[in-house]
Amino acid sequence: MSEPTKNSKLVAWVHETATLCKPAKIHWCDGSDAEYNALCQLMVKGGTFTPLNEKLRPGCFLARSHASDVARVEDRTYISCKNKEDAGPTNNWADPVAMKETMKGLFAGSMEGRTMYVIPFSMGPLDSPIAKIGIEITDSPYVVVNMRIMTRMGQAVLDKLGAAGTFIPCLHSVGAPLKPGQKDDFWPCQPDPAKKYIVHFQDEPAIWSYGSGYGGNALLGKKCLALRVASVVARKEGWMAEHMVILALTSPAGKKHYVCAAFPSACGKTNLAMMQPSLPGWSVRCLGDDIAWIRVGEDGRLYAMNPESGFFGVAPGTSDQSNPNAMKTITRNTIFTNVALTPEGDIWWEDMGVPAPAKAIDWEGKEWTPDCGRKAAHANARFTAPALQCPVIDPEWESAKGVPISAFLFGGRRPSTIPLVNEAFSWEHGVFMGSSTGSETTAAALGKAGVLRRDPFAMLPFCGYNMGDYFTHWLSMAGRTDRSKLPKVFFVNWFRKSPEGKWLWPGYGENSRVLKWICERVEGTAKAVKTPIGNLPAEDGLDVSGLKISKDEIKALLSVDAEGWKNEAVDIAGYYEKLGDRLPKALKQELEGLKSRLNA
Ligand code: SAT
Ligand code: MN
Repeated sequence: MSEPTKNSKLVAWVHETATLCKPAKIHWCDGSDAEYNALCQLMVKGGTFTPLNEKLRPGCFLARSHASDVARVEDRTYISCKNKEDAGPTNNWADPVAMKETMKGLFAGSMEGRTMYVIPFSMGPLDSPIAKIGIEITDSPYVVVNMRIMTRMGQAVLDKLGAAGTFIPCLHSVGAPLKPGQKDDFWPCQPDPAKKYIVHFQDEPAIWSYGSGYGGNALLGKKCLALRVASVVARKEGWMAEHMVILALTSPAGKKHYVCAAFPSACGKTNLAMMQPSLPGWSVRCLGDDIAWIRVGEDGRLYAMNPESGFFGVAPGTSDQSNPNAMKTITRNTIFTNVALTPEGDIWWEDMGVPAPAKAIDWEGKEWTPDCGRKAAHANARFTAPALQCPVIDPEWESAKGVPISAFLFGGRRPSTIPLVNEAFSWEHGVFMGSSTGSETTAAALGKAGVLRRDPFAMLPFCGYNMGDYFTHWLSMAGRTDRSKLPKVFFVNWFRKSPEGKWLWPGYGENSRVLKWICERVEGTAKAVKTPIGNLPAEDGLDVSGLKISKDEIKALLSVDAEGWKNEAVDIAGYYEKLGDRLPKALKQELEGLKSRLNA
């Protein structure tokens, strides 16, 4: 057979993989519309895809996954490198030689009866000098069509790769070979959780994923390549791969600031990235909702680029109130996974802001009524939509060099103690804030919901090496440029509750008030008060014009709860202890500094 590339390494790897996995066919993806449409129709025929009503949701499909395959599987996700210490205490480590043997056993014959797709993809715009090329081999057409939306994919990538270019090999199988005559499942996967493996061979680097067809487990350009592998590459090369949204904020006077923000999964990141500001005259433009690759630019400022080209957003809770721009983004050409299907052939989910249909088919394919006692959509149901469809996409979103960053934001779901917004005193204090990021857990990963989980820089599941070394890498950015050119660092918390359990801050578009203060701090015009934990808005610092909020509530949102913070410091110390001797001294000093300021 003839291959669409002269890259001999790639051709050899594809042949080697075919020999191991024994697919019935090999398909090199060209990334064309025709190919995308044909694969969608193939999945409609096989029952994986349900086409939605062409009038209501043109070009849209619904997929339902297997009930055992609904989210990332962190306990089955491995960092495989020679030295266990290099993976560090926050990752599952596996010996690369032993893991390769185990996985070769699993991949042997795993694609029998299926088509093996070869997906050339670029993380980052094709013309960007900092983009990285990956090749995903998969036996899932669902993965192919999702990768087409989420990455730049197809022949153009092979053309850029050329005969001698290098790529990151990403091997994926759902782990469900088909016997001759066997009827395929609507969502083939390996239902036994103990047989799923998401493995990052960091020394090569290469990614091997077996058994799951869902989200970050299977779309290997996303968390696997653009974060876990890229974080290791970035450290070597002196840049940063971060779990951050990139947005632009423009003031009524026309001043534009780019901001990067890190929040743990399902904390309203996508809502922030495309926010509709409530403050008159202010505008937000979106550049990315999940991942930022950040480098020092020629002028010494930090520049951020979104390596993805689509949104893989959480559906439940997305509404015209929480995210009107996402609602407009997903009106067409969108793949919905694990949401409910209405009798009209449209989609529905909890907190969509429209009344529940009298009846529907739920995410498991069962009849559903509002009073049946079950959720219609899975809590981690997703939409996959092209970024270009976002009505507030920033004109610079595909800039080859990225955009200059004015501020870094960290945040999480913190019902108590943490104020609405807090500015770091210095880069080191900012790194300390990032390192102590924590959130109440949600449904994006399998596990318990509603407990506080420390999630440094929102990178706990995504940092591909030792977390202590990662903190050191963050600190080292101060030595790579002029300190005055570094972004200012802030910690935000939209989720503070009163002792009675009432949300203190309205959130969503009203968060623009906090962003305004942040921009004005960057410009040196907003008023702040110095406190033991950082700089907080002065009493009249935050623009609350037109907002129904009492003085007491503002006070509660912006005061320092000294006792709560003392407990916070103890908790951070406990977390730091787990990181052992690779925890940088500068962060221990920051913690000591916080404690002494609280006791002063
Ligand atoms: O499934 S993904 O990893 O892509 C999304 C998420 O969990 O944040
Ligand atoms: Mn994410």
